[in-house]
Amino acid sequence: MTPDTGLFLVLEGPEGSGKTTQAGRLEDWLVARGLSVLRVREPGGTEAGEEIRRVLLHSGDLTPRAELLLMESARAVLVEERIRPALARGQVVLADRFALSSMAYQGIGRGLGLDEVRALNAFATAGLEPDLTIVLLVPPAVGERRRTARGAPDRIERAGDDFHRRVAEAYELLARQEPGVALLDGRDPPAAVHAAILRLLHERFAETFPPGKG
Ligand code: T5A
Repeated sequence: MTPDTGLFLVLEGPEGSGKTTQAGRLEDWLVARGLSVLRVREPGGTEAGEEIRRVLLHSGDLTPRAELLLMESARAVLVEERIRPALARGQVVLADRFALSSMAYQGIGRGLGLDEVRALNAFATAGLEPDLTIVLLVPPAVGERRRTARGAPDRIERAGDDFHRRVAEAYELLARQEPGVALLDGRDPPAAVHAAILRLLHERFAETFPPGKG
């Protein structure tokens, strides 16, 4: 990481895997080290993206292809308006979901195919890829239990047990086969998951986060 390249970190995983919880902890840790952080979520993170999020999560039926194209539209705006400028300013960008979500949910969960989604991801992001994507994996039953504690499910959360099982399996597969993706056990307590994330950062970015320095 240099002042003009920034660092792009993504937290991924199935519903209720603890991404938002860990994004908060990681943001605090980065800020305490004097780094400037831009935290975003997908779908969303821009004015247009939040409108698209509302359609995606709260409208009536959408076809899988329409769902994918809306995800990619929101991503395209987010990358161009917020992520690339932040990286150019040398900030750490911390994203709650990114392109791997489309591969897991639409590519495998909805059955649209990984090659098709990969091509659309590349188009929407104009080739921007994270420096590291961390997948927090929990079995669907654990994610569902955590989620129901929070209230009524949205359109994608209502997609059914088979869909969510495919998504969880997809994350496990993608974490093993995609470059720049690391897999962590999201069932561990929040403090243990946070510690595992820090270990990954020390390993992968030893110059920016020297081991033994907190
Ligand atoms: N989507 C998104 C696609 O289909 N394709 C795409 O390309 C993209 C970008 C987005 C939806 O859109 C889909 C995926 C989603 O369905 P979202 O807001 O990101 O929606 O939805 P979720 O991932 O479902 O977000 P959640 O907030 O439900 O899950 P998180 O962020 O993973 O979990 P978090 O941190 O909010 O925690 C949930 C609960 O669990 C507890 C927390 O306190 C909280 O109560 N918790 C833990 N409990 C025990 N142990 C731990 N380690 C815990 N960590 C958190």
